[in-house]
Amino acid sequence: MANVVVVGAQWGDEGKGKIVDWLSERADVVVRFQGGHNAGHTLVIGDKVYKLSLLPSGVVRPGKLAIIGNGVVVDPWALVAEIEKLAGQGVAITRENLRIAENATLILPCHRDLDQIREEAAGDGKIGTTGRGIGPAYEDKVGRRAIRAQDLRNPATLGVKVDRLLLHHNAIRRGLGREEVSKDALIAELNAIAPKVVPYLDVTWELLDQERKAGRRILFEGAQGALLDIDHGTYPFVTSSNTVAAQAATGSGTGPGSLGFVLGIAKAYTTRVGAGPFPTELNDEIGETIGQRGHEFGTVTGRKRRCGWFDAVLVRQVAKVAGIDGIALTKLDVLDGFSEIKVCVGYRLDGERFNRLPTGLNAQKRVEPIWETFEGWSQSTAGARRWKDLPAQAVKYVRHIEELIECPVTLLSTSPERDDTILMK
Ligand code: 2SA
Ligand code: MG
Repeated sequence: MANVVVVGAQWGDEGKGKIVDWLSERADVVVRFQGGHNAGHTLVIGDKVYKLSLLPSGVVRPGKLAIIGNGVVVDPWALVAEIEKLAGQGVAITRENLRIAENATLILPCHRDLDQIREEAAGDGKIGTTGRGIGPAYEDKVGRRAIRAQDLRNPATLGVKVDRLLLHHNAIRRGLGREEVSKDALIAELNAIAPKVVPYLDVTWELLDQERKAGRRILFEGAQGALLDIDHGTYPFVTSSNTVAAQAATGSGTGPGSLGFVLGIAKAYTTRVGAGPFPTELNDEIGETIGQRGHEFGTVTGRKRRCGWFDAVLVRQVAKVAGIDGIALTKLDVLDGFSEIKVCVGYRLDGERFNRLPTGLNAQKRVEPIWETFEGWSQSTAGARRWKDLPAQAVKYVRHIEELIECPVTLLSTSPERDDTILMK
């Protein structure tokens, strides 16, 4: 197996965690390259359920090296809490199995404040963020005033950096009539958490280079989905990082040539958590049923996810912009028992047909799906482990999706359980 990049091909929550866990059996290193603890990856292994936010999904497997790359925004307190929670579940995290890029950006309490203040003030314009400070942390990174993981090592230089950061944040806070952040208090907090984070820090680009040269297989684990990409997603209803496969190189410090196969993960239907356009959304009983059967609630925030039919237009577009070589289709079993299943194959807007999502937000909100209707299947596909165990109609559905999205379906996942996965090619 070559190196593999796993990215979400919809709006996140496609089941990346399970697929990454399944693939990590065949990998040596698992790397996260964007996002932060806004991600929520659920792993079901035997009778244990692990909910990961910041840590790469490989950490639950013994003998794998997990890397948090430079493209990730790291909340040190959330990191420590997640490590401690896993320890409570019997998974030991040490420098042996976790390294964090020294040049990763830190999420601080003032980022979370700003994220939440903005969302509260936005009224109907709310993005529906996870409130974890992701956007403001990336803003400070690009604004060249961020505190980085490396800075936790150097209390002596922290003062100057905190000054630069607070010049910006306290100006905003004064403007909003909020209490200013105290420099001394922030430095004290950072110095208190540092000893729990510093042991994991490393020059991860160099480490990756060594691993690559030693012929070890690397799995790049994306978070969120391509439609939440800051450039290619449904802007401004997106997250603040690039979520497409190319970011795996930038966000971990390697070249595009190291990436190998790009596996996009898509659900057999569509969900979205947070606000923004969603052409195939079902605000009816069918949407409710899909949500209940699929347990569609946010892993991190518990928010109810919006549900709709599969949108082949979007996944086809994503396959191209994200550079997807094959799709892992997940949660097919949620569609078991529907007499009819619909798929969106195009959009209509003001009498015109679109085979892609229009770029403007207003047009994205107004497009009407052009449907193709499939006969459903009554047998269960849940837990199927062989292609030939699937009902004929389900096979037909998957094959037709492949054609519509112009991309092969290489894996099929039929339950959250690790082994309920069918390798198609
Ligand atoms: P943010 O917090 O700035 O990244 O939010 C911006 C948008 O990105 C969406 N977003 C997500 N969408 C799906 N899943 C995500 N992770 C968690 C999960 C979410 C949860 O796996 O369930 O628990 O609610 C995720 N993270 C960010 C977000 O909804 C905004 O639309
Ligand atoms: Mg998720």
